[in-house]
Amino acid sequence: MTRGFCLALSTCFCHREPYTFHWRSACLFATQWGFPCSPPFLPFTGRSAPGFWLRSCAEFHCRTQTEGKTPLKANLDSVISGKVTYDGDPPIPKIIEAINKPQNRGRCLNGAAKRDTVDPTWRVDKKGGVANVVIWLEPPAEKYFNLAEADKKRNDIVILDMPHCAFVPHVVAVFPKYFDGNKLVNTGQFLHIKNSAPFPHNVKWIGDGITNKSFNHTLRSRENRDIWLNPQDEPLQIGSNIHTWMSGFIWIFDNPYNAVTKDDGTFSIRNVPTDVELTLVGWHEAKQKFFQKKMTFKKGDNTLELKVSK
Ligand SMILES: [Cu+2]
Repeated sequence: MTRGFCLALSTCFCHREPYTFHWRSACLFATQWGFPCSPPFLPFTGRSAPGFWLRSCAEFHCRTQTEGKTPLKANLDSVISGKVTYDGDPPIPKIIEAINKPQNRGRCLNGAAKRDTVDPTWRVDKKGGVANVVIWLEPPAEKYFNLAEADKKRNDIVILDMPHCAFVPHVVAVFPKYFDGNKLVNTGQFLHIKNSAPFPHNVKWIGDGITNKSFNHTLRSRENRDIWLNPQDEPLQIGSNIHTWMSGFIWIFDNPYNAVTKDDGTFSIRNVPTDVELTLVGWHEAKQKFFQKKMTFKKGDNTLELKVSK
């Protein structure tokens, strides 16, 4: 029964299908009746709030989803170096009108680069390089990535700053946990949100409440927050109540095989499984997944050119 319920819940939270919302409501309802899913799978803390049960179920479903999966056996000695370029004449980013209003101008234009005062959707450099594209690899079905030891621990934190009136960087990728065949294990990487501006900023996003909680806080000047996230298959979209044009995206992965393109459109991914078929995905906020292809990478350097357009 418990198992059945948790499996039903897996439909709610793992699959982003048309019925997601319907399923989710049903599960929330069922959970309020007190269906327990946790004891065998999580240390039982004695808390019985629905949120706790739900979270336990969510942890469980993530396991059941990967249950039966086997590690991908391969040498990890491929490197992918690539570039994403704009196909055609790139759009000219519009000026953000609100930034120039008297009540915002003094704060928002102070020290801001020009690019942080225009629509950040398409950031294309002079040579056509497209920034803020997210590239990632997916393992074959029924497999999970068997990571190099060095990739299981991360000492680098991901910083999201608000130095004036834009999120910098506009798109971040975090790798907080990996799957060890049995459970998700912390890598040590978290998201550090900081407000380095001399005035307050609001930061908000909507999580599903299970995998990741929603966030809505106003940070004073110099205030910061450390956020531990859980991998999910859609990005969290960042917004702001104070400066309503501020936007950004947080991608959260359970493996290190991902990158956000730099200002010149380049990216690189290391320790990639060699000679096995993987799926390479390219995402841009205006296009969602614009590239999705099964590819095999050889030992050493592999170069890749991707094109994207509006
Ligand atoms: Cu702000």
